[in-house]
Amino acid sequence: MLTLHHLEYSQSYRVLWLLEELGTDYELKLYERDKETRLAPSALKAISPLGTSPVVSHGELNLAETSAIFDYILDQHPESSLRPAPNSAPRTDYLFWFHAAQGSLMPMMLMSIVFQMLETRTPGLIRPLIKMVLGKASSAMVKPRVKLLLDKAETDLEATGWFAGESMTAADMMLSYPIESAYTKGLLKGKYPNCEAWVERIKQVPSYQSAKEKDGKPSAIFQF
Ligand SMILES: N[C@@H](CCC(=O)N[C@@H](CS)C(=O)NCC(=O)O)C(=O)O
Repeated sequence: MLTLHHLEYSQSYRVLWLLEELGTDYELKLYERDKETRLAPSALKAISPLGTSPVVSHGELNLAETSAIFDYILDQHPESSLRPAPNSAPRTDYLFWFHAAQGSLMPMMLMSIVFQMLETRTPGLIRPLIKMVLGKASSAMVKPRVKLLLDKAETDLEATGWFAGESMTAADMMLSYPIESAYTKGLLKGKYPNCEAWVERIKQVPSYQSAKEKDGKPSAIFQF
């Protein structure tokens, strides 16, 4: 049986959601963050090739990276409509959004977090200077890129309310972490009604709700 090693307050809830949606048998192991560093505990780091969560173990295999884990699990469920078939109409939208979530949105989130950490950890005397430099970097790179992605998301959701085709796919699940973070931070309010409605829609999905119940904690919310 597959085991999901899940770190509290983390993006790993997306894999939990996928497993709940597929209705497959799995074991869930919960790990608490180190109270000082907020990093994963050594027990999880010992299992994960990257030292990060999510990681799944299946027999001899320990697999990290959310998108790799999604594809690994979906390979075992070829009947699932969560991954539109090659050459089907929604396939390219699916590929774009599934990969844009991890390849474009998540790195922008990470950069914002690093910028914030640099600012707060800089000694008071030079903090205004660092703040100015990071503000310029954010305005030149992070904010425009996030805006382009959210603008495209807003347009693409217009037709069906989902990112790829007529129903929810793994692309919606993958996007849930960065777009829900933007929603919770109030960044969508009044500007991206389709994205806001989509967040409300995924929150109504029974498997999303059961995953959140098993998670027991809100996932981490990051700033863009
Ligand atoms: N690209 C990786 C990133 C995983 C990642 O950074 N996970 C965070 C949780 S949000 C983590 O494990 N942090 C704890 C640590 O680095 O010790 C993925 O998609 O799985």
